[in-house]
Amino acid sequence: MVSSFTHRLHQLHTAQHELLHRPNAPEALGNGIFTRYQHPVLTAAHAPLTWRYDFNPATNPFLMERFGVNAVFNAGAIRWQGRYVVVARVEGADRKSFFAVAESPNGVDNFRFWERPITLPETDEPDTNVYDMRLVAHQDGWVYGLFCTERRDPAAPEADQSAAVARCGIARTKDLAAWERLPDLTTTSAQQRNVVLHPELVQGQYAFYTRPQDGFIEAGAGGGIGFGLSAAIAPACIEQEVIIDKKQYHTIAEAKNGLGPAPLKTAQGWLHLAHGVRNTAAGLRYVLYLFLTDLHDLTRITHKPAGYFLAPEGDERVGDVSNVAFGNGWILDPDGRVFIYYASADTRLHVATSTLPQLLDYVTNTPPDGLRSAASVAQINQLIDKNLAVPPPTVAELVAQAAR
Ligand code: M1P
Repeated sequence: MVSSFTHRLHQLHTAQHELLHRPNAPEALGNGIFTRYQHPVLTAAHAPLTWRYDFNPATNPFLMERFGVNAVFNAGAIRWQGRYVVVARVEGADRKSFFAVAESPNGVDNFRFWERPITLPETDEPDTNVYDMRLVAHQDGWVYGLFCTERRDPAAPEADQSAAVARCGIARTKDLAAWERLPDLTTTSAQQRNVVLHPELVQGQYAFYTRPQDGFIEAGAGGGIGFGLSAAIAPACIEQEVIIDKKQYHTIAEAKNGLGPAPLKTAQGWLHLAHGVRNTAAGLRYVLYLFLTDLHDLTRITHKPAGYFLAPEGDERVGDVSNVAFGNGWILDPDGRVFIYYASADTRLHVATSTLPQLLDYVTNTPPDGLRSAASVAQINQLIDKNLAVPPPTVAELVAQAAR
């Protein structure tokens, strides 16, 4: 007779096998800018069973979980030896996040975690929590991972057990398996999150996109996506930051914003993916937006469409931190396809696909934010006038064309 241990073991393996092999179909129609997919690409249930269970019936007779995984989200991404590779933020039931590599043959499904999570070396000041790695294959030959390192605020009174200090941790690798930890970035700001390394040297220096902030949650006076240079990477020190994309009243980035992954170099400029945050009666709402900066002057935004590019939709809206879309990884294929890895509600990781021509068309032809209701109506009227001047083909004409 099959023991309940063996039966449960079989069920666990079968359920995970099905999940890991599940095809992920594109969703129909969409908005023409990108394609969403039916399923998330990574969830807590994708975490290997060997991370969670003790398979020895003598020490775990009930075959119960010994390490709970709460969520898998906010992943950096890179094309690596022909595979689509993400370094995901894995959050345990104990609320600590750590990093783990997962790879897929096609970028949209069949993601598998590597055997072990990343063992990230610590500095002399141990991290309490690390999260949101941005991966960049730098011109200097290293792959860098920049992430948030969080520690309890040493100045906080004993009664306050939530005050924290966020800084930018830096690690580098040649194989994504062994990581060398470098000193944390220093800047003039009290705290930093969402720091991204530019893939090329600028004036012979390392260039960083930053997000200076006064407090752990509030961006405060420093709010906006900043830019600064450091002569060295170890240690990296930015003495002067300029804000290149500030938070702004009654926009999607009214409360704060932050860069996502390292920008993509295109003939028309550097293409950026970022998140914007506004406050609502239901709490903070995080959405993603795109903008383009000048190829040579990285601090000059040349195009920035109004509003969001991607917002949490349907099931994506609900999770540990509801109403959040967050993206810190994307991959540009040589054929121009772009895989955008975004997380929903600080819970799970999704992919949206597009192409560089589509994203550039979107970013250069979508009108900027007029910052007033009347300006939005004027934009719609311009579009209507255009359509009236050259009426679009009727459905019947399109069907006839397609049949030819
Ligand atoms: O909970 C939403 C996001 O909050 C933070 O982002 P930001 O610094 O822009 O507020 C981060 O903790 C991020 O991981 C999280 O997804």
